[in-house]
Amino acid sequence: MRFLVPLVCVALAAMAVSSETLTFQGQDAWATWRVPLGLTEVGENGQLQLVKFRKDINAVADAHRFSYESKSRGRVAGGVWEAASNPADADNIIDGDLQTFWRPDPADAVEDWAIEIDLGRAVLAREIRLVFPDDEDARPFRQFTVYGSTGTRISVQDDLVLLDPLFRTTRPNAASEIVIPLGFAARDSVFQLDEGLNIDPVTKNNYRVIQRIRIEAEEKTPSAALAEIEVRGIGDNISISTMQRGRFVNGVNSVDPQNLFDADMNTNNLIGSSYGSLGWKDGGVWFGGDLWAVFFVDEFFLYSFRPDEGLVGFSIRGTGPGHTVLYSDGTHSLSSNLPVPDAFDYTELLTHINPNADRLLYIRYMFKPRKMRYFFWHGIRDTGWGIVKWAEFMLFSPGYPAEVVLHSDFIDLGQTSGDGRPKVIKNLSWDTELAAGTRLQLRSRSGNALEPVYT
Ligand SMILES: [Ca+2]
Ligand SMILES: [Ca+2]
Repeated sequence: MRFLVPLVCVALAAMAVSSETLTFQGQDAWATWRVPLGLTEVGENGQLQLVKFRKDINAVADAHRFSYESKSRGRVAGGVWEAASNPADADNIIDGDLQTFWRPDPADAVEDWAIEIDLGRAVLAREIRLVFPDDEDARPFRQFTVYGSTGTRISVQDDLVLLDPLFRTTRPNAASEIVIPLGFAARDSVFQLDEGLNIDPVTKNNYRVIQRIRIEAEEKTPSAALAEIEVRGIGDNISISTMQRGRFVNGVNSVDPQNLFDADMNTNNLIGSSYGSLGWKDGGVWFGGDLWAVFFVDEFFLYSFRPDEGLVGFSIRGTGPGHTVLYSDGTHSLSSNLPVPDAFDYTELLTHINPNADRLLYIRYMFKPRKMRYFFWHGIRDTGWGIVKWAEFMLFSPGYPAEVVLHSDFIDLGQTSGDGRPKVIKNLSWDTELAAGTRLQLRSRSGNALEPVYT
């Protein structure tokens, strides 16, 4: 799964004049290759390596890597959203250092003893952890409330979000660590699609979508300070960047599926019914997506809006009458029988009949890892949808991508060597570190034509 390519060498013979070597190593050299967005990185020694998708992440630590278009501030990255008091030290609560802290100004009113962070994207999280310093100069907050928001705006014009209370002290706090488990109050369910999954029955229902977290002091106490806030997420969401990396196709009654793959709670898809009983295919209740690389996927999470949530309107119909999800690792077949441009061999992952009957909105499907490049969703029928709006379709993976394909730019060896003359390639070589069971395949195509021809 993991591969490291410190260098790829092309040894050349200039028609017996002199031999030269073209080497790809380092950030600049690899930048000339076409790579799927977000799946590779260049390491300290100039090696190209795959990005690992993690489970159980601290979603605060990498919040600065995610950004979105806000209403009032333009494009913003994750980080501190607001500190009403002592903003100069606010970043100390997200720097990963338990020795640094934010302390509100004692001269400010208690209403200003508040701080709010933004994870930069919607995160499926299982708990929030607050760490307070506890020494002569800095003490834990004594009475406070912690609020959370999915990040769904409730105003067309500005960045107003609904903040739900997640935790409230009932007596003066003296603890230097507070762990707040997260969960939906209702309408959530976990489905295990395979036997033998190693899932903790106690914590499996601890999940909730969160983007903004706000802490407000209820009373001013001497030296009150907060050292760090952590948000433990289920994992890195591989859906993010699919829009930039891959592509989508959809039927006429299931539009904007790409909005399910952006970790943005302010974009949604739209599913409706067709007029007659055409079936899902002719009725257009389907969409497909290409993730642009093969991933090991072992979970997906569906977030369906409830009526009147954010700005989606009142007359929406939850999760719908039921759906089927199929996937493919990209193995070709003669015909997929699916309304997609290329024929691949698809396998059914699940069929969920009538989640609306159980009033489900927040569904976590867990399964043994499947190799997925293409997925395909369709309704079980083309009627009974009303208006369905979903926010997110998050995918999680237990590690490195299963397969990533990179393309070099067109390489003119005559130009590279500076003499403009044709070259004969003696050999290609590479230096890799491969995990057991993985392989690296290098393909080249050469010729003496002047134009690149992609076939
Ligand atoms: Ca800190
Ligand atoms: Ca979205």
